[in-house]
Amino acid sequence: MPTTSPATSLASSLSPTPADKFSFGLWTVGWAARDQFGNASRPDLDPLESVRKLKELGAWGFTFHDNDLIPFDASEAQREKLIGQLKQTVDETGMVCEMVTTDTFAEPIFKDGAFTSNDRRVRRYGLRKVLRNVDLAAELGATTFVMWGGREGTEYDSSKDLFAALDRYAEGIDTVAGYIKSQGYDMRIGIEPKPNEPRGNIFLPTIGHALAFIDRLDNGDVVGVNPETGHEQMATLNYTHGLAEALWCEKLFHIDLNGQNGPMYDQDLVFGHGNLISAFFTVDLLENGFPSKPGAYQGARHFDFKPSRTEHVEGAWDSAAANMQMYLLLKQRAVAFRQDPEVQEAMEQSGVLELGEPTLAQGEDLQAFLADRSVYEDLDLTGPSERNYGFVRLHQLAVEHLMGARG
Ligand SMILES: [Mn+2]
Repeated sequence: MPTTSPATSLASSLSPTPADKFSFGLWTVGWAARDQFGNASRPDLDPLESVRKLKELGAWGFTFHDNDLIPFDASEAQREKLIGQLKQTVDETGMVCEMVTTDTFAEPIFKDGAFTSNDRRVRRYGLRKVLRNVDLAAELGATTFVMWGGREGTEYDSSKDLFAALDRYAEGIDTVAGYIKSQGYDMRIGIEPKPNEPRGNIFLPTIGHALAFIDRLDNGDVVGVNPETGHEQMATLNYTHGLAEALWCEKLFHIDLNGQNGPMYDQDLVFGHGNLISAFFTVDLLENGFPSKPGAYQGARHFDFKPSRTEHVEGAWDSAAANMQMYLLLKQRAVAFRQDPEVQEAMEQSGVLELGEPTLAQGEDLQAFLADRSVYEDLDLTGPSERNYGFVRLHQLAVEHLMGARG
């Protein structure tokens, strides 16, 4: 009987370690798969058990919404008890609570938003809920405080004074940022943009909107962004470009990695299970930086995915592991891509490295520039017009590396 040898797996040789700085939201693996159209397809998980299990899988850290741990209607005593238990689990496992975020979207009181609700009582209540959670985040040593305004938005343009909404949004975030500073907490806010879902139109829909908004804040120095792969891709935007601009603005404080197949509902797939080529370039950016500014992104590699509804508990944990596996494989491929001499030569050919050179020469003033006839009047347009950039060849090399077709 012929025997078949098992396929050698590159993936099995890569195991995540705390040095990889992988972290997961407790709401990710803990999602029982209740959706708009169906009941839970998995049991609810004990969040403390999830922290232990994530540790076992090789994760470094975890994150959570207040209500992932503490029920919305918990008594003060219950709350203290749950926080104590979480701290004990952190001590036992060595897992890092790197980010905390607030649920200002699940309860009916937030149906028109928290910071931008038309009802001032809701805005004041929401602000208190967030500030209380900032204290909890500090108590647990989290250095990032994410704010996803999932219900801040509209279905109907008639329903909202959009100018006032932005004023109130800024007031809310500025108040939280000011509080963090006044308490001396080692913590920064990451605003998480999303274009739609659950509202028809969410305020601060993309990374670019959020960056412009942050620039207008009084306490914007401690406010940056927490971009999510799928959220940008839902808006048909390029996630890697968004990360690049946030890095350029020195505002990339945190990331939410996952997978999405273009403009449809928010899929929250495993990282790389959506647009794989985009995921490759995301990891390339996070690990290698830019040719003109090399250096890795230093923050957590945080996954905000949902195990698909078809998976039971075992599949949910397989999905968590798959995120880390995908990242490590892509990292290995991205490093090999950059190190390949043929790639380096193709990049040279393509002018990728030329872009790092300033357009004006050092010390060249505008007068000298305008007087230089070789720039304009005497330039032979044939050369630059007929230049073959070779971007396709370069991209083919990238895809071959991604596919494991090159060392
Ligand atoms: Mn999402």
